[in-house]
Formats: sequence, C-alpha cells, structure tokens
Amino acid sequence: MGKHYETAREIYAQWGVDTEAALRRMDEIPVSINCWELDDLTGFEDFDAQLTGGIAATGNAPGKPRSVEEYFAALDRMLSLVPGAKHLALHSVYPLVEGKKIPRNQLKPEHFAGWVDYAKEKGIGLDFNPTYFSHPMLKDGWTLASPDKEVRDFWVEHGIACRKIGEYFGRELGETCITNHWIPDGSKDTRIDTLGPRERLRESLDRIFAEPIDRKYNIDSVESKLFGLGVESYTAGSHEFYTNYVLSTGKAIICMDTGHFHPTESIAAKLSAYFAFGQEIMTHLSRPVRWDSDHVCTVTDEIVAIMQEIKRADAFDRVHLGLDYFDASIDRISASVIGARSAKKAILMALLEPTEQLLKAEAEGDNTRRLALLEEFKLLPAGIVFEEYCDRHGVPGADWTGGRK
Ligand code: RNT
Ligand code: ZN
Repeated sequence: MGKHYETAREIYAQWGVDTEAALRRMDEIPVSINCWELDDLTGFEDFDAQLTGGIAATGNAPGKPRSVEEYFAALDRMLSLVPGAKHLALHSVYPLVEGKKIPRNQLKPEHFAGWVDYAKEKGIGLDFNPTYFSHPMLKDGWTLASPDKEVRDFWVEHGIACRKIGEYFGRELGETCITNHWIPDGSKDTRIDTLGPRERLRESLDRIFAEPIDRKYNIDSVESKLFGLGVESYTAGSHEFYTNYVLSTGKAIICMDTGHFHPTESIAAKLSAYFAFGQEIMTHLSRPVRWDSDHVCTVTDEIVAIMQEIKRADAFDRVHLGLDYFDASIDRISASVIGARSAKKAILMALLEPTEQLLKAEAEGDNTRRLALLEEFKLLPAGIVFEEYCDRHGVPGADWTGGRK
C-alpha cells in the first residue's frame, strides 16, 4: 500500500466516502482507448493514406509507425502504462490481412481474428468503427446520404459488414462491443435541400440496422457533429437528427463527442436528458481547443463534469466512455497514455465525490453550503488514491513520465 494512501482513505471516510469501494468500482468501468492516436488514423490499408472527410491530424512528431509490427510495439507500450479496465476501439482500416487489399464492403470477422487473439492475451475488450472516409467512395462529401445510390449501397454494405465484426468481437471476448457510426456527409456552402440528405441518411441507417444482431454482443452508436473541415455550412448527421433517430427507432444509441458542439455547449449538461428516457450513451472524449481540434483528453472541467453527472445518476453502466483524439504534434504513445489516464483520473474523482453531502445540502435548500462544499471537495486527495490504483494494477504512478528529474 502506498505511503500516503491510509491518510487519504481517512480523509475521504470523514466525508462518508469509501475509497476501497471507489477502487473496486474503477475495475468495472473500462475506458475505450482509440487505436488511431498511435498512427494519426492511417491504418493498415495503406501506410501513405491521407485523411479525408473533414478531419485532420496536425503535427509531425517523429516515431509514427510505418508497419504493423511497429504499430503493435507502440500499442504494447501504451497499454502497459494505462492502469485497470480497458477496451481498445478499432477502426475498420486496421485489418490484419498480411498486406492483402480487402474492399471495405467485403470485410469479414476473419480479417480481425488477430485482434481478438491480441485482446484475449491482454485481457481487454474491443470496440469498433466503420470508416466512412479516407476512401474514393466518399464522393463529393457524401456517403450514406449521397444522392448516388451506388455510393449509398457501398457504404450500407460497409456498415453491415462492420456490425458483424462488432458482434464477433462481443461474442469472442464476452464483453459488448460498441460499433460507432460516424459519417462526414455535409456541405461547404449553404444547402438549399437540407431535408433530402437527411431522408437518405435515415433510409441508409435503417438498411444497416435491419439485420438483427444480439445486443449482448454488439450495440451500435450513431455520432452527431456540428460541422467538419470543408463542410462548415451543413451536416446531415446533426445532433437533432441522431437524437430523433435513436429515440424513434430504438435501433442504436447516441454518441456524443465533446468536440462536436458549439464551443460553449456541454455534453455533461445533456446526459440526464437522455437518462430520463432510459437511453444508453456512447461518448467520445477529446479536448476541443476553440473548435473540434481533437487535442489529447486531459482532466478538464468538462471531462470531470461528465463523470460527475454519470456518477450522480448512478449511470456508469449505461454510459460507454471512449476516447477520440489524434494529435500528431507530440509523442503519440504518450498522447494515448495521457488521454487514457486523464479519463480514468476524472472517473475516480467523480467516484470519490462526497455526493451525499451535496445532495443533502441541496435537499435542505442550503445552496450556499452546496457551493462551498463543491469548492472544498476540489482539493480532496484524489491524486493519492489514483497512485494507489496504479500501484494495485502494477502500472507506474506519476513517475511513468520518467520520474522526478
Ligand atoms: C470525427 C468523429 C469520429 C472520428 C473517428 C476517427 O469528427 O469524431 O469519431 O474522429 O471515427
Ligand atoms: Zn468522435
């Protein structure tokens, strides 16, 4: 046990919080780490692939993997520095097929069998993402909402193929796979017919989700977005579109990415509106700096607020916590580690919150005490408990960075 842990435990106990219970709960809450920070979302289809679809990884830090072997070396190192329960979120452009070219609409579970072996070896779950971008069939900015039926058909087939891979992951690993669908479709300039693309998107999604897949193994999420690079004026898959889609069809759950809203909007503020309707939620945690910049996730007020909202609603079982960022300007392995550890720190901070005290003050109408406590609780020794968490999982604490130089 860490030198200071007993003291931290006593301090929390005085506020009615059991640190041991919080540490046990941590083991039931995986963070899904995005596989694509490690290589700027290049994938294994083509090591010179360029990102399209209105997203971009900026920077040229050295060390980007140039082969599957180099990629896995980076992945091993990254996973060894993140304590506790983990998923790895894959994209469909990371098949393990020894250099063979498999069209995206013909991907099969067998093309990801190597990933299942890897996940079993590491004791982690897998999540999945169809890749509706960085591909010639993204035509004039459209995929599932395209006016061209051939384009829509191709991507519908891709979506279905990916759901089957997700189901395979869930079945093999005994942990539900979240298959997240994000499409870039939109328009750079003012769109006159805004309804047509949304009707086509709705129809394409219905076709993708028509095939029944056991929710025990795979759950689909649909990710909204305000705008992307080059599609600033109109995005078919807006937040309202997908909220209506999930509530009216029940075929998927919403995915909210912290970078996909107006800069002053908060996901934390939206969560309970979904809980009130019994909704399950997928999240993409990132750090938008002034816009959807996909900076590394850190312990920001927003990330902490998200975890607090989930904790206060006792909804960690209903919210899936995924990371989504790609910063190529700093060491990619470290970027991945920092983001995953930050998400876990925020979860722990929320689990350690003396929520009962806050609720009591609120129920008594003592709003002054509620605010005073909120501010005092910010400096409770969560960091010491996080060190203990790392230690119990055989992962370095703050000195993973190279120690106190
Ligand atoms: C894009 C979305 C989407 C992607 C990943 C790579 O704006 O956030 O989730 O970042 O699929
Ligand atoms: Zn995202």
